[in-house]
Amino acid sequence: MLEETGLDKGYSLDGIITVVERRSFTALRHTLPNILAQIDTADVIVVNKTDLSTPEQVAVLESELRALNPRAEIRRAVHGRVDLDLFGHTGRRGLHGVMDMCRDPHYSSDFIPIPGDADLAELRAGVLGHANAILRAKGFLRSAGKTWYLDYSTTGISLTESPLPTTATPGLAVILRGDASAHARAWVGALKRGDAAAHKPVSTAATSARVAFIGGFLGAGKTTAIRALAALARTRGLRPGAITNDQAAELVDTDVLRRAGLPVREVAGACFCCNFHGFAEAVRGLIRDDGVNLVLAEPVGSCTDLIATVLRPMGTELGLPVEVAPVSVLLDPARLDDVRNAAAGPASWAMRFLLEHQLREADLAVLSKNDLHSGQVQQAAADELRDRAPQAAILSVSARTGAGMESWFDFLLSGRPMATPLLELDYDQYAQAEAEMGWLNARAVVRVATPQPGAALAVALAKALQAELARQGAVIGNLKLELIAADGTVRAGATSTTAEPDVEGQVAAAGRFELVLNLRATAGPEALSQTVAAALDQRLRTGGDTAVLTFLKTFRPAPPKPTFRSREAKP
Ligand SMILES: Nc1nc2c(ncn2[C@@H]2O[C@H](COP(=O)(O)OP(=O)(O)O)[C@@H](O)[C@H]2O)c(=O)[nH]1
Ligand SMILES: [Mg+2]
Repeated sequence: MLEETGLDKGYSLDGIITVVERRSFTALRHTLPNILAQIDTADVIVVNKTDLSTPEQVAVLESELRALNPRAEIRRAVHGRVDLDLFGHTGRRGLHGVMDMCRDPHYSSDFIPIPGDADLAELRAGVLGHANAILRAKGFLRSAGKTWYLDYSTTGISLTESPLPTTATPGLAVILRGDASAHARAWVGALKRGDAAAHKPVSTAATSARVAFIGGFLGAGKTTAIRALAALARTRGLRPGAITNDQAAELVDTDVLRRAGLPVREVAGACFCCNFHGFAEAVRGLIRDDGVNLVLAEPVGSCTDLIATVLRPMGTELGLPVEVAPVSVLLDPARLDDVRNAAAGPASWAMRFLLEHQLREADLAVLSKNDLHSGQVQQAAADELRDRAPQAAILSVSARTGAGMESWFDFLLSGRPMATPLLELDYDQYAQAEAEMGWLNARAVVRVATPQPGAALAVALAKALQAELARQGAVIGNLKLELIAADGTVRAGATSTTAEPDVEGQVAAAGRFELVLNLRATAGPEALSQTVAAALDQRLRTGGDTAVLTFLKTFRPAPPKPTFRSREAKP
């Protein structure tokens, strides 16, 4: 650049300082090669905003940076404050082969001059309403005789009173993502034309939304993660909503998310791909009626081929401006042996087939429940993922403790890598694999003669079901039940016959409960019904205790017949 502009006649390049911020680095490193090039060419790397991260997070980031560029000196800073000796640095390095990356097609930038009085509240709402499309917005603005500095990034939005620097023009500099919707681009265009309507907030009805698929096998932790991701979304000024999906109605998941205060739509009766129109209507409803601008969609745990059957058709069939976030696929490290196929038999074959294909579609492979697994197990699982999902970024998280969740969330706000290929999938085998598990959804009213604490009863019922399934030699995909009493709800779940059931929530001792049960296991529909009857009977046979079924549906999933299936090589 110095040579191109002739500046090399009067100046020489002494050293390159790269400033890094943890959140955007984590979010963008896999999609924006520039970032890695910036690290690679640096003589000094300043890790800024360290006050927003824990010391452990900063240390992890530093070790990553060190691995990318072992030669650079790394400094920590808050608000960009660094010692001036930084600028006395000599140790010039070359700039070979990286400058052409500076023009990145995944992003575009624009400056919107706003010379007159800006309506700050509406401008702020406008930026947040398009938060999905905007990577960064900043600028000085005039309002009511004062000047303000607006700053929006992945860390959030701030508006502070600030003097106008003599060199600054009032207005907003905006970096848009390459996948920004036409609506977001039109908003920028209207602002540039000084169109007052463009300042109007989009707070009641969202006009553009980001759709994030949180996939993975039965019981991997998708619903729990969606709840945690939604909580993070709210702290960042987004309005999250969820779509649950199942082959039958009466879902514990829908209830769990509604109780967390999320707008939820349920696509029941078929997976997203086989009921694409139901899925599309759920997305439209969340955006139109609930003002949602981040849709967290949970596909059925035995589902795969999402890119061809759901993501691609969304681009043409939805009729709404949406941006698709990187696809997340969760893997519980407890299923590591299933991926590796340590065991034989049709159930293991089916599980491995589905797990393998799901992972091949991941932009981000997420190892879940890291609070339950040793570092060694997590490492082994990460190694396995590198083989099974070489295209994916890998992250280890716990929705329960919050570990890794912010990095995941940041990743969801970044652009989708274009590299993930369409899945090669034999639909006959796929149908066979899905049908290996039977499904049972039930609802019952449980009455106990002596009032019992909800948690104890939930665990006892879960254990009775586990024992009954173990006796039949069945493998559990996911077992979850909910006991709803007058003063609250408890849930118990298990993803194998041997694990101690996981319990959540509390209710005081009660004599009447509503039971909602979702069970997926390698047994036929008839056997599953009998299992439930036997478990309830065994648990409740003492005098006066009863369970009356009010809803029961059991079946094996029918062969998948997607509404659409794109086979085009291009997105
Ligand atoms: N210890 C722990 N348990 C989790 C975590 N995430 C989910 N679970 C439990 O794993 C089971 C399955 O989780 P769920 O979110 O329903 O999985 P899904 O079927 O993939 O939606 C439930 O019993 C959850 O409470 C986690 O981060 N840590
Ligand atoms: Mg779920």
